[in-house]
Amino acid sequence: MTITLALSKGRIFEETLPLLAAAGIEVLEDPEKSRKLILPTNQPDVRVVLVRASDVPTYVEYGGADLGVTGKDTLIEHGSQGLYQPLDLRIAKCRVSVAVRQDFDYERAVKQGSRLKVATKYTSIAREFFATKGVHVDMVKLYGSMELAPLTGLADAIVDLVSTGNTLKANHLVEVERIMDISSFLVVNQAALKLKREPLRRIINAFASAIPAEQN
Ligand code: PRT
Ligand code: MG
Repeated sequence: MTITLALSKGRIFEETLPLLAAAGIEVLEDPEKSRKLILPTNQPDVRVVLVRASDVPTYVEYGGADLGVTGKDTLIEHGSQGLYQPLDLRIAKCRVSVAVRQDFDYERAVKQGSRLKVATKYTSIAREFFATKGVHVDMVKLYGSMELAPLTGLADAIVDLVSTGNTLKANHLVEVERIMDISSFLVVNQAALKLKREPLRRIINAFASAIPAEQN
């Protein structure tokens, strides 16, 4: 019974490695060096598939992978129907925030009840947030480099992930609201959980025991 784990390259892959180690799983190839999309592990019945971060929920939902690791941001935008989410792994932490140009009067724009032009990849999160505040928005959907939008006049504000804040600073943007805290979750295919119960339980339990402690 082969177990397939979906991960994305970069921070999620890197930060999942210690959790895999706790389960006795060692990935045998470095995704930054290899062009392979299916990576073997030291356990013959466990393999890792590399997919785009935003494709992890899709792979797991439709059984292309039995389990995966994905950001809460991605889960909210994708919708998490049909995915079992047993663990907040507390890795790849960041926040979703609203940012504007340093010279943009956000408070005034929001108070006046005028329309705010918002550029983001996170249209669901942004729509919900501004609806709760009673702010009318014109949404511009982007797939990356959100920081560029306010600098080019494409939008007044962006809704994006922030961790250190360095990217905003480098682009003369300021964080004006924190919408929500984000971390990555373990997601599991519901059918696989029944069919491959023992090996999946073993991995879930090992991950649970290795989750980094809450730090404030
Ligand atoms: O790159 P690709 O389009 O394939 O997908 P992706 O950008 O969604 O993937 P990836 O690997 O960059 O991010 C995967 C997940 O990591 C996200 O879904 C988040 O849950 C989590 N994560 C944690 C982050 C960050 N921290 C983060 N800082 N994802 C992205 N960023 C980006 C952010 O978008 C901004 O451009 O880093 C920049 C800000 O970082 P600071 O440190 O300068 O504030
Ligand atoms: Mg990225």
